[in-house]
Amino acid sequence: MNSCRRVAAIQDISGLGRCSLTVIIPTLSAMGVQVCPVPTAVLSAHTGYSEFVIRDLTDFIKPTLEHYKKMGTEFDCIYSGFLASAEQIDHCLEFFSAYPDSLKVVDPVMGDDGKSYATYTGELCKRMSELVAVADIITPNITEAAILLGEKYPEMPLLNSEAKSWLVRLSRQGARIVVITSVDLADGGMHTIGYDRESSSFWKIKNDYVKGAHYSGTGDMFTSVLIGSLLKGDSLPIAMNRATAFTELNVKVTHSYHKPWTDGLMLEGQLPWLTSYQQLCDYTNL
Ligand code: PXL
Repeated sequence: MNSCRRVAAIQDISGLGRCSLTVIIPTLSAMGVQVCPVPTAVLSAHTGYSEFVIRDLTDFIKPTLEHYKKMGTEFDCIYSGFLASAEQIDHCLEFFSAYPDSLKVVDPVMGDDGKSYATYTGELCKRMSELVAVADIITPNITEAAILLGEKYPEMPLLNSEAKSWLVRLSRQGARIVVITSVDLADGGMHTIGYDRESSSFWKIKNDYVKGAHYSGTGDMFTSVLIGSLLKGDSLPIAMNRATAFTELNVKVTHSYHKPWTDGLMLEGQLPWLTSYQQLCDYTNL
């Protein structure tokens, strides 16, 4: 029996600047989870670089899905992230509906730090709600959560009651589980917050905020560890704890080397932390 869980990751691959597949594959592999990449685009460098060349692979996604259906290939999880065009939303929707029993994870990649990414047109942001509607789990950062809710990016720390309202209102858009990263809580600093509608439970994980330490691929790393952890049987708060702890470790190591944010997180040396799979319990109720 093959006990290795399998994830189809509908994501781009960028040569320079660790993000998307160059983060997702090593991270999930270190956790003992197989990644089947469904590349949406190939880039020489991610879109945060002042220049990059890109080959759009929109027309590659549907034939890939047809092939997998013909082969009877099963996936434990379908995971979508950065998208290169609004049309790719249709193909992600086709993937999700072809695998109704798989865990459907949507990282609604649209922006960070209060700003949208350069390639994220108004149409792409608007259509992201169609993916969010069919997901089981969504993992926006606070910027993306604000875009999805039509809220202003919060300039002040959120009260716990406001944070809960954001989670519940996002969940009403479709996903049973909502996890928001980089949330500054009035209650005491930076947190990852999460909600499971089925059990009506709210969780928070505190993380150190390293001023000025923003790196590409941080969200991709977070969501990958969250998926790996859930697929291996961790509860939601423990999975949030593992994803937050590993991401914080990588941010701090990378910051200590004074690398440009575009390089992404120096994850290569930190992968053994995932392999050792220690038990964690640094969560509290929100
Ligand atoms: O980490 C998100 C991401 C993924 N892929 C590409 C990106 C970005 C963010 O800028 O440019 C190509």
